[in-house]
Amino acid sequence: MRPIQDHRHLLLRRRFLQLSGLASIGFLLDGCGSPLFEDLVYKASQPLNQSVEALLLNPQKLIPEFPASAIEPDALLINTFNFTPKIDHSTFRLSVNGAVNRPLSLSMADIQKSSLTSMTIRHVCVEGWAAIVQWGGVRLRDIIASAQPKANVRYVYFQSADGYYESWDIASALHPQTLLAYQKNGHPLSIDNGAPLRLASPIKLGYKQSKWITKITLVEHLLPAKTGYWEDQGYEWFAGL
Ligand SMILES: Nc1nc2c(c(=O)[nH]1)N[C@H]1C(S)=C(S)[C@@H](COP(=O)(O)O)O[C@H]1N2
Ligand SMILES: [Mo]
Repeated sequence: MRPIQDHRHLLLRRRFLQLSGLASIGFLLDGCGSPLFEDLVYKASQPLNQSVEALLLNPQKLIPEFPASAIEPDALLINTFNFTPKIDHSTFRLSVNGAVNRPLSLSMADIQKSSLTSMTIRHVCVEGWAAIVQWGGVRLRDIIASAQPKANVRYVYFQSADGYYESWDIASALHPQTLLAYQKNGHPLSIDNGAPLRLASPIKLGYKQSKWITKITLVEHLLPAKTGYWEDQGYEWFAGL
C-alpha cells in the first residue's frame, strides 16, 4: 500500500467534514490533540453507540458465511508493510491491558483452552483483491470479556510485533465473528499470515486485520495522530465492509 498523497488526504478530510455537517468547525481539527477529533471519527463512522456491557449481553447479528467448498486457497496474497517478525510460540505472551479490571498475559496454551471458532469469510484488501478464507481461532469478545473491561471503554488498540498498529471501535471488536485467529484453512497459521495470532473479521477491510498481535489495549479515547499504520497516512479509519 502507498500513503495517500497529502492533497488528497486534505480533500477527503474536507469532504468528510462536509458530509458530517461539521465543515464550519473544521479548523479545530488542525490543532494537535483536538478533543473533537475522535468524536468526529466516532459519530460519522459508527451509528451504534452502545456500551461494552450492552454489546457483551446482546451480540450483534452474524454476517452470512461461505461453505468450506468456496475456500480459495491461493487467493490470499501476503501483504506486509515492512518485515516478517519471527515469534517463539513457546515464550509468546499476549497482553491485554488498559481500561480493564483484570489485565491478562496469555500464553498460546491459555488462548487455545478457549473454544475454537471457525468461519469462512471473504478477506478484502483495499488494493483491489479479495479471497475467501477459513479462519480458526478464539472470539476476541471472549478474551476481552475475561479481562473485565471498564464501562467507559470505546476503542481497542492492537500492537503488532512488526511495529504495525491499529485501533477499532469496541462494537466491531466485540462482534461475534471478530476472531483472534491461529488457523487458516484448517492448518496452523503460517508466519507470513501472522502467526501466532492475527485478527480476522468479515466486517472490516484487510488493513484493519493486524497480524502478529502482541498487545491489546482497551481505551476510552483515541490518540489523534495515532489511529492506525495506514490510517495515519490517509486511509479511512472505520473501514467497514
Ligand atoms: N502486522 C501487520 N498486519 C497487517 C499488515 C501488515 O503489514 N502488518 N498488512 C495488512 C493488510 S493491508 C492486509 S490486506 C492483510 C493481509 O493479510 P495476509 O498477508 O495474511 O494475506 O494483513 C493486514 N495486517
Ligand atoms: Mo490490504
